[in-house]
Amino acid sequence: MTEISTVAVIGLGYIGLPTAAILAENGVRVHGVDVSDRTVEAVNAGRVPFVEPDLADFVSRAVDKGLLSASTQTPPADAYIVAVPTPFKDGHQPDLSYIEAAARGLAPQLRGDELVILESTSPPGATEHMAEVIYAERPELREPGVDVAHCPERVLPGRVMVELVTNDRIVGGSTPEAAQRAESLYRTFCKGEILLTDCRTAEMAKLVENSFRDVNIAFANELSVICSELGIDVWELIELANHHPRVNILQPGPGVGGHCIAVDPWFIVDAAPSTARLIRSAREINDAKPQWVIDQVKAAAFDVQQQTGRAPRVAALGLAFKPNIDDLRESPALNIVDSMAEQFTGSQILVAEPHVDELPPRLQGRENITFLDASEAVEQADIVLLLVDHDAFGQLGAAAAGKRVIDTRGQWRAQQG
Ligand code: SAJ
Repeated sequence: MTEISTVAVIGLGYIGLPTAAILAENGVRVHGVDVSDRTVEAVNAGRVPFVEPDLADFVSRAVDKGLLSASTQTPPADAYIVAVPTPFKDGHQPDLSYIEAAARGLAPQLRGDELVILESTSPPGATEHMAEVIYAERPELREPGVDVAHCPERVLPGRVMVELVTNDRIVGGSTPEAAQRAESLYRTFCKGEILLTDCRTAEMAKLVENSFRDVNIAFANELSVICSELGIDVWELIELANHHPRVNILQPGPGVGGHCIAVDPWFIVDAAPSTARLIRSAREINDAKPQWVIDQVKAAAFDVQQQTGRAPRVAALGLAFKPNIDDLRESPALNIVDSMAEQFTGSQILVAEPHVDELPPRLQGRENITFLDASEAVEQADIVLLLVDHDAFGQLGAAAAGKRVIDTRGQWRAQQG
């Protein structure tokens, strides 16, 4: 087995860059590769192109010590870690084009005794597919084969530098030896358990973790719709049911956001379309929740218009995909505000998001959207729509008393009575 002393990390995003930095912190010589000149320049200058606690310190230290550098081309290395995006295409089919491009980029550098690791969240079979792309470029390497492995990340944004070290890690290898080689590389920084398996099981494990959460959130979201029909307070209901020692229902919300839980279950559905019935239904239930929220606002707007004779002003509190962060990617709150601005042409929508300084590009320049402070938005509104349970909104429930309140997170339940 060749000793791994140099690693090329392909894709310097939310996962690749922290992984590169933590390897370098532990004495491994790392070369980062990215298609973006801006990212490469930033890393070479010891800077970080996005916000993640402590990452900037790790990167500048590694660059100062000469252990981390970056470029747009893949150099020779003992091991390669591919951490590129795996979005889905129309019809929820996984798009493996970034993995394929990374494999084509590294193939010319291979001698044959390297280890190639796929970290990107991927559908079952993607690691084998990556190896096939390499062999298509370098047929002479097919026998005896290059060691490949899948090592999915499971870190929570905002805690990445901690969880990279403390989380347990699943490592799937094309052969038991490939898995062991990957294990010894991750052992340089991982203090959690490292669990060895094959590539497909490792791919599926990551997808299943996020699908488990999606299915459980769908259960809570379906309950919230049922309870609304039956005139039952869903928050009280869940609180009561969760007193049972073996029941732990999650919280309903305006839908499921982020770039993982709303995406990964579709990879299972695509791989097993006729059998992944519950997983598909969960996705559909969670994806339908934003429109259900909009319908609630529509009904309230109709009432206000009947009473006052004018189109109501709607305060929309929160745009992030979950509380107390500034991440707006795949956010149901953002989608809801966007759709309301299109559907409620006569109404003013007063948007508050304390974690960003300005409206995201998608909402800018829209005549019926105003960006303002949350308490001002509540004061001016006829209808108050709470979309994200940021701590900053906790005290605003009292100010909303007497207005039409649609609290999608149950944050103000106690205050509203
Ligand atoms: N949500 C609810 N109700 C709940 C819990 C969450 O509506 O009771 C919503 C949130 O508001 C948000 C969405 O679900 O819109 C997802 O948030 P999250 O906190 O459940 O998860 P993420 O996307 O930040 O991170 C997940 C984590 N996976 C699991 O918990 C199984 C994380 O460990 C993974 O590393 C990450 O996905 C990933 O990268 O795959």
